[in-house]
Amino acid sequence: MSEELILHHYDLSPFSEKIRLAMGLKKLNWHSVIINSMPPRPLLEPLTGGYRRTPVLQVGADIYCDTHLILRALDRLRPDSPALFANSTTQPLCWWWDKATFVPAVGIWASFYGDKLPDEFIDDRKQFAAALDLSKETNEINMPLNIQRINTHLACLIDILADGRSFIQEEPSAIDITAYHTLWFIKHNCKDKAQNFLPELYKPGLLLSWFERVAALGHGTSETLTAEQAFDIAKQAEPAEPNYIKTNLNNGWIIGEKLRVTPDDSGRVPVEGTLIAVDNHEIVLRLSDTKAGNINVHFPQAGFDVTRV
Ligand SMILES: N[C@@H](CCC(=O)N[C@@H](CS)C(=O)NCC(=O)O)C(=O)O
Repeated sequence: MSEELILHHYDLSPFSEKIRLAMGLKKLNWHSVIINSMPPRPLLEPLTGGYRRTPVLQVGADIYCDTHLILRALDRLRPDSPALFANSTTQPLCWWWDKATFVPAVGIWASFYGDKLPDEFIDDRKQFAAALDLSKETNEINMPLNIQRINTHLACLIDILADGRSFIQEEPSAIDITAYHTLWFIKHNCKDKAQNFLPELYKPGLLLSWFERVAALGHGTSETLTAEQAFDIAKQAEPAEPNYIKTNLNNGWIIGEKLRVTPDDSGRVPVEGTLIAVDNHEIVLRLSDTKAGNINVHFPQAGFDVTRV
């Protein structure tokens, strides 16, 4: 069981949908732990050291944070399945899309449903990110701005697809599921309400055909696991040796020293641990939790601030 892929996620989360689709693209078997849409998550927090964003991937006593790193980890852990990264341009393209479209997509959704959200959820997201004000009134006012923000990037996507290609790169890849997930969030949750604002997403054409092809990748095959079961798996396992990382200490850090890793945009809860391995892409901290035991928490360096404790 310690080799199995365990995804901690919830249905509404677009970043979780990105990883569910990665499981489909790679035709993987995985275990699904449904978590609350906001903290507290008492059985997950000891494993992540406090990192609060969704989703996270667990493999035994190793925790992978942030979808950009989770996708890279899936290619490394399941090398016999179709690759998510077509070439060296795939990852920066994914970064572009997430940065450009997530916040406006959530704003569009909140303009329709902000008044249906519980106050605790709205308050939680205000703390999560200053840009995520989910009130209906604010987002109704911001609708033209959010539509403009999405449309300019959607136009680039439509330009890429204009030559009739099936996927953004040669084969379905991480950039397809990344471009899909924020658009899915709008279409899936706003249904036809967003039709007049983003007609390209609804009317037959190259974009919609691509959207349907990406949806058809599916979610692979999953089995449900409880949070308790996932916690016990972590407790009984020891973290894997991260010997796939050729450590470089260009930043002057020392293996064994205490570092703090904090997302640089949203959900800025710092995680403190002992440096185990680091290269320009990934940093691994060791946590020693009194209940869960030894855990290695993996972060990408892009999008995270790393400082000494
Ligand atoms: N850069 C992160 C962003 C993740 C993110 O913002 N996830 C949202 C859900 S889609 C989140 O964490 N919301 C707050 C929460 O679930 O506690 C990633 O790629 O994983």
